[in-house]
Amino acid sequence: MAEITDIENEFIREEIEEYLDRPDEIERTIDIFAKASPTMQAIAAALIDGAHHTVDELTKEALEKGIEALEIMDDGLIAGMGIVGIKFRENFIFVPEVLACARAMKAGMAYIEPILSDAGIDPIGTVIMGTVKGDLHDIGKNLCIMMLQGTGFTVHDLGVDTSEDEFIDAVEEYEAAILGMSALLTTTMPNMGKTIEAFIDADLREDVKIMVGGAPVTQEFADDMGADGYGNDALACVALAKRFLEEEDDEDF
Ligand code: B12
Repeated sequence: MAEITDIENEFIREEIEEYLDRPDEIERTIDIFAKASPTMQAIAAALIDGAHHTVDELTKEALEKGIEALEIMDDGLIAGMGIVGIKFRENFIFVPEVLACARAMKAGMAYIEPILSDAGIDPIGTVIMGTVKGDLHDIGKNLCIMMLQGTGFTVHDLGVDTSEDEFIDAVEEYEAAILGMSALLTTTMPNMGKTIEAFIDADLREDVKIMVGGAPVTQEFADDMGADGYGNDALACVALAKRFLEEEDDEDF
């Protein structure tokens, strides 16, 4: 097991000490950063700091030095976003800071995405994501999408105010095995259940795993309306999507 002193970057060490509380998350985060190079740690630190110009420069320089795009994405950008996700979940930072970090992630991903798609790295799965009908909140959904993409999923974003039919059409068109719905209003949460019913009516419910999230949504609500999973943050969203993939593999086997 790695020690916090194995991490060279002082800013990252301080972030872990100051903001992380759960032993499993501390251990996992230390392991991730202890094996990351100083350049990757610097990219992660800049992302956590919301410094998009720095992330832009460091990512470009790292690629010029011949560092692999995947390494930059995993050990720099996603590793940094992991800490951001935890800080946000624990209310150490709020929407404006998360948006700044998201912008920094975007600055780095702007270099990484074309390289990965040119290299023909197969996506690990396809996810349809959208905010339900009547709801215009998309910050959380977009964060989930970014983390899913960073993990290797292809995501088709249906945006906000998405109707049942739009969800169904997208799942069919992209042959997606996973659907994620977001809702931030108590008045629009029931539209998740209506969408699930529409999938049942269209005889497509068995073809797709459905996950739901958004601040007012709970595990109990998700269970009641028949969703396959509920996630309370972007990290949980990625974990759910990965679990669905594994279940799909097991079923195929
Ligand atoms: C920003 C914001 C807005 C912005 C939205 C901008 C945008 N582009 O999204 C604007 C100003 C447009 C807005 C409008 C309104 N808003 Co508003 N808004 C908020 C606010 C402050 C933050 C929401 C947010 O972005 N949170 C940050 C993100 C990152 O968190 P998140 O969305 O929960 O997402 C995380 C998780 O839930 C999870 N997640 C999210 N989706 C998914 C999906 C899946 C599949 C999974 C697994 C996980 C997952 O992962 C995300 C990342 O960690 C909240 C208050 C609050 N603290 O929540 C009110 C809030 C949601 N709004 C509220 C209201 C009332 C409104 C309006 C009706 C106001 C009005 N009178 O016009 C309108 C509604 C417009 C509409 N039809 O949608 C209320 C809702 C109350 C309720 N109980 O229903 C809230 C709670 C404020 C309040 N306390 O009153 N809002």
